[in-house]
Amino acid sequence: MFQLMPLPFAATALEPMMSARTLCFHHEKHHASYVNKLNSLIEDTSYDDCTLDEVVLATAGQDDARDIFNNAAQVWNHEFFWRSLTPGGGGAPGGELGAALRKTFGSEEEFAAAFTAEAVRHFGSGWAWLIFSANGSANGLEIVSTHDAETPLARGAWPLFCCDLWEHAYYLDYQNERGSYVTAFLSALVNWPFAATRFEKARTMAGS
Ligand code: MN3
Repeated sequence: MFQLMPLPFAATALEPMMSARTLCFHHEKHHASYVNKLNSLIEDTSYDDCTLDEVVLATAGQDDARDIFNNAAQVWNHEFFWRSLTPGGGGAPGGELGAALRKTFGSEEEFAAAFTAEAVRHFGSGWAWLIFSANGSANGLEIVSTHDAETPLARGAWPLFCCDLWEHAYYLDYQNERGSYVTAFLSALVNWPFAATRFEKARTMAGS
C-alpha cells in the first residue's frame, strides 16, 4: 500500500504564487486520488510489494498495465513536484548546476525563456521538466515536456525538477494563464538546491 506523501511545507507557504486553496485541492484531492486508485489497482497483484519506482518502470509502455502506470506515474510525478517547490525558491542556481545551465542555454534568462516556451507550447495536460540525460547535450541538461502521466524516469533520464502543467495545478490562481503560472514557478517557487543535489548525484552515476 502506498501512502500519500505529506507536503514538505505548510499549505500557506507558497502564497501568493500558489494559494493554499490550490495546494490543498491539488494534494488532498488530485494527488490523493492517484494514490487511492493505484492501491486499489495493485491489490493482490505482483506489484503489491514493489517500490513506486519499480511499478512505474515495470508498467511503462505496457498496454495491459496502462491504468496502473498512469496512476503510479502520477503519484511519482506529484511527489517529485512537491520536492521541486520550496518557499522562497526561484531565481538562479549557483555552483556546478548554475555553470552547466549557463553553458547549455547561454544564461539563466535564456534558460527561463526556453523552459517557459516549452511549458506554454505543450498541448493539453502534462509536465515540464529539466532533466539530466547522459545521451543529451554536452552538459547533460535538457528541457522536455511529457503528456498526461508520462515521466522521463521511464526513458532512462534523470529529472532535476518538474512543473505540473495540468490545469488543476494553476487554474484557481491563474485561470487559463499557464505562462503566468510558469513564470511564478521559475521566479519564486522552483527548488534549485534540490535540483543541484539531483544533478550532483546524476553526474556521479554517469561518471562525468
Ligand atoms: Mn497535478
